[in-house]
Amino acid sequence: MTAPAELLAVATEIAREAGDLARRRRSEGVAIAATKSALADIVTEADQEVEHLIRERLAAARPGDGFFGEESAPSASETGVTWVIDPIDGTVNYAAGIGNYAVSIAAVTGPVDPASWTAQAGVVYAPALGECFHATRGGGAWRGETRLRVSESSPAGALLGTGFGYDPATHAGDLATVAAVMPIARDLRRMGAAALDLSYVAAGRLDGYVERGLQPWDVAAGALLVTEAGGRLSQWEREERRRLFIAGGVSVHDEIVRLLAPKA
Ligand code: LIP
Repeated sequence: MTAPAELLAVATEIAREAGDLARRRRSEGVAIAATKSALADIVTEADQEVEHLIRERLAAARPGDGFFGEESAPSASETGVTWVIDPIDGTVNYAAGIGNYAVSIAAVTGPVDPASWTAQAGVVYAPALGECFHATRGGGAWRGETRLRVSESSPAGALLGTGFGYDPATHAGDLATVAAVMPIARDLRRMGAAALDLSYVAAGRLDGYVERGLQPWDVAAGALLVTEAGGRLSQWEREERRRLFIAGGVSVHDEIVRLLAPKA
């Protein structure tokens, strides 16, 4: 088994190149979209181009590893390591010109399912914010050279984060989840990129986070950041394709779990 630090070195170099490409494409795209009103296509193209770059670089650096990304077909692993990729997490922000978007790259072992894989290394790079969050299994969570620690705040007065699915049919359920946790919240943030929300929990910026319906590539790197920063993470598959994720410092996480647990 390759050491997590080695996987992290590969992931970090590729995430930086990919993030810088995404940022460049965004600024070029704005000019084109102004004349063609085709921002959605430009965003989709950028998403696919960035994933393609990541896939090519990984295949060259780590032949035989598996691949599981948002924008292209998966490939099985021959080495035990699978790369789980979101080329641009926070695509609505990216399209809207809001800088809260990130490239998320994680190396996992075991089944390709967030409930049962073991994340070995993960990077969340936000090029427009100039922030790079990274973690290795057993090696802690970091923002650049700074070691991260989740907040130790008590549940009362917690600053919580959440997100909503893009399909309006899912909004009522998402709002019900938020309503159930709001009694402990000082305030709520919906910043639009789950990989960054989880990074912010790891950094102690958010005390807790809850969202339904996230995809494996949204959480692969961010979940490792949370646990390596001393936090807790739970996931429940109560509704098909609306898996619920809860993350936070220990006491905030546990209180959210209590609030959302099915009532007997
Ligand atoms: C998105 C997230 C966002 C979440 C959406 C979606 P995408 O990922 O990170 O915060 O609320 O449900 O999954 O589609 O931008 O990679």
